Amino acid sequence: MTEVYFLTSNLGKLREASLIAEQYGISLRQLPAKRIEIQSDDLARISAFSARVAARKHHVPVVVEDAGLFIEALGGFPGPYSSYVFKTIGVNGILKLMEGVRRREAYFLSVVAYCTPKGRSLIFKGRVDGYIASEVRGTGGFGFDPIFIPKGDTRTFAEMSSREKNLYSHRAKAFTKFFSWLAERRGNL
Ligand code: ITT
Repeated sequence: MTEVYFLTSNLGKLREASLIAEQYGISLRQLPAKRIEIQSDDLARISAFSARVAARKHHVPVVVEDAGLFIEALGGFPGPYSSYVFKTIGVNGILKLMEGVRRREAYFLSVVAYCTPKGRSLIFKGRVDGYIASEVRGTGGFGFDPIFIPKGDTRTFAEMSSREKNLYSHRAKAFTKFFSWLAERRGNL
């Protein structure tokens, strides 16, 4: 079985990506290591750097994923700074910034970076368009899920199961591209 190590501290991400890995017969394991992270406006640069450092250090193929929430009315904020914004003002802070704002379009972007110990690296991206809800709804998922409604549904991501979220999500799209690429090259990396 093809094995890939996912360098993440976020168990929600691991759960969602593992559901997709199963469909391709790939074993996705958490790499419980410290992540070296650079600062940049570019999610691809951030994830690729971390994947390269970890693959060299641990001598295994490593995948890293960086995601962000981009709100149109706020000029794309918080985008690459989503993690910091989530930890500081959180979902309620975002709702406050959006008070009285009629244009509520937003999207999540996911960038998956894969790197082998020999230094071969690739990037896969996924995006889901939707809206910022007017209040916090649901208890599932993680992060900004309680305030994000994907286009084509009326529920927030936090009101869905991981499988339902995967039918829409940025992460599911990026990991589906990655796992189908990997499955085609099985044993030939
Ligand atoms: P890593 O260990 O994998 O880096 P992280 O939680 O720091 O985990 P990111 O930097 O990729 O992940 O995420 C940036 C922020 O965006 C963070 O606060 C997440 O909670 C949030 N986020 C990412 N994906 C999300 C999703 O699918 N739904 C809701 N919020 C999400």
